[in-house]
Amino acid sequence: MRIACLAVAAMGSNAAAQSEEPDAPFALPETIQGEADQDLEVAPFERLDVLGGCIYFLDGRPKYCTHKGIGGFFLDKDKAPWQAQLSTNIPASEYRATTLRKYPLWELNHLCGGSLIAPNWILTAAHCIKRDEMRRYGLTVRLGVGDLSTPEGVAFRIDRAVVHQDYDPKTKLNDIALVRFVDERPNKRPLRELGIEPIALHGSLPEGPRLKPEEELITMGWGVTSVGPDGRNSKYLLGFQLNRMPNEFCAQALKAPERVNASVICAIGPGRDACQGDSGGPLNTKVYHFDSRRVIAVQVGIVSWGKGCATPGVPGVYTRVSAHLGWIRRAMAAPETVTTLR
Ligand code: 4AZ
Repeated sequence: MRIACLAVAAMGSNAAAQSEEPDAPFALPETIQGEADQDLEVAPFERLDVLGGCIYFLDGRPKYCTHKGIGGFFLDKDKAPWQAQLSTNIPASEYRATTLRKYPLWELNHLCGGSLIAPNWILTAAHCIKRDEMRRYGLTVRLGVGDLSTPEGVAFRIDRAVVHQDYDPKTKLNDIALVRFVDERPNKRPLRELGIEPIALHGSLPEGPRLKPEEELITMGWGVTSVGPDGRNSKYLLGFQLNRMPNEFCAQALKAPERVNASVICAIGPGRDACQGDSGGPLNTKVYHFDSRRVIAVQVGIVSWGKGCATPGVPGVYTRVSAHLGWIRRAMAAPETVTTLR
């Protein structure tokens, strides 16, 4: 979990001028809808062996294979219209010359991923919110960007961050936060016209999707593409095709049952994983046929933690969005002064 940083930039005036966008297409309901969050779990198992990067079951079938490397694929920003980047605004002058020779400023200031879930609201991970940097330099959210080394997309100032009050940095439970951005563009061209759209949250739809034990999922971000001191962020948005791993397997594979409860969801892929810098970004179903008119993606998780990245047999852990729908709704409705919420 690398989070860069240093100091200043007043958060500026609390511009009341918000975007004139229509409401998000999917309002959050009071309760989880239908069977949306009832995952289909597999039968209990007795033993789990990790061999050659694969987890084997008693019947000898290999499942959940991983290999070294963090292989992703280039993801066109048009295929991820909800994808957000969180960064700090530390000026180049605050970094050492040697650091600047090695890393470009966009990479030094990159913090995390996030997702647009409602007008002006970005869902991310609690561990992405660094209050000190926020106070000193301000945080920025960028939408509609594929290549971080270019100025493409639109950048907004973040004026508020609400972090889950029960976020536990040790276990990473309740690793969820919402940030609100201010649209100060002189011409408030609807974000939709710029190819930016919110994503629907799992559990908020009238029905489904009900996640299969090995549901095909996809996560995305600009995180590092290798583990270790030479790991560098990807300038291009990368996608990682994964499969859900039921929580009971996940708890065993991570040897951390106390950290894998019903408020998280796990995913694993052969040689694919989210890594440092992908945190806060979404874990989505591939596509979900909402009705005959729309095929949409549904966000089921938030990139949270792992043991290394793409470590053989080791899944990544994601905050389970459907377990926090009430929190998300309350956070967006909370008074301006609220910075943590239970
Ligand atoms: C991190 O450091 C991190 N393999 C996030 C996700 C994963 C690993 C590390 C998942 O923020």
